[in-house]
Amino acid sequence: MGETTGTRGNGGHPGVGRVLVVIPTYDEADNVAQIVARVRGAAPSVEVLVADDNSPDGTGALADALAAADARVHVLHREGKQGLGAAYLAGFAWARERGFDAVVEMDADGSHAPEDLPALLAAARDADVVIGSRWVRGARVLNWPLRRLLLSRCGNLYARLALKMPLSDATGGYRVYRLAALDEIDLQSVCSQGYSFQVELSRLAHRSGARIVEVPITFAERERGSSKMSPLIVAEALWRISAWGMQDRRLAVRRGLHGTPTGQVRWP
Ligand SMILES: Nc1nc2c(ncn2[C@@H]2O[C@H](COP(=O)(O)OP(=O)(O)OP(=O)(O)O)[C@@H](O)[C@H]2O)c(=O)[nH]1
Ligand SMILES: [Mg+2]
Repeated sequence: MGETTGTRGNGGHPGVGRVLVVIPTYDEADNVAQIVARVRGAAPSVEVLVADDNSPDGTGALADALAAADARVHVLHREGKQGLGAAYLAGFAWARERGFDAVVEMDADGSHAPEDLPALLAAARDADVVIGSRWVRGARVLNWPLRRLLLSRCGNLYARLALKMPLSDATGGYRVYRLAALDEIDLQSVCSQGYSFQVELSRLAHRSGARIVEVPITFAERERGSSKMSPLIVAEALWRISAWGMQDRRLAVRRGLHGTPTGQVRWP
């Protein structure tokens, strides 16, 4: 873990407390300033942590300039590209060390609209985990090519069936977690590197009995910068979901149960 800038106290978000929006970045120089400004504009009570993996395009230095100009913006410089999951775990630890009450996961590329954040935070008043969902009534997905739509729908269907989780968007990466709910999860056991991180955390939160709520979001295809999505990342998600599903079934058989879900999920 690298250097960080300091944090200053604030009153927090009503009903939720001090909220840190963690934005992982790798080569997001074209996006970082805009996303931070949009978050600060949409939800002035939150603080922002850019978790940069030493992006070759200078995203980290740009984030430093944003932090220098705004006391509620911080930067976590990490040594090199270690995947989305590792960046988030480092961001969660950063938040815990500084007494935040909740963390938000948000992509840097504008796919997750900061303007939806007040709705996610409102839902977090009565929930441990809020998932900004692309696949509940009222959600919109803009400009996504058919292959990405299919990948997301099929991936979610597979995760839902394999892991018996009543979630419409277990792969989505726009979320609020209360730190107290993350304390109930063994984050040391998290092994995903890429986007299966989202499914893994959904599964662990669900198994821990967390109150998970899904709220509709407007998701848009990135307009600038390059995607870090790769066949390897899709393959990792596939085999991990399959392995977790088989593990759950073996356990259920051993216990003579039928995979009774422990979590509570409500839709708005
Ligand atoms: N710190 C860090 N951030 C990463 C890493 N990989 C991806 N990210 C960030 O994670 C977020 C999601 O990555 P994207 O490339 O947008 O992935 P995606 O949304 O599946 O792909 P697109 O739809 O093509 O945008 C972005 O903010 C990336 O910069 C990584 O290894 N380290
Ligand atoms: Mg993206």
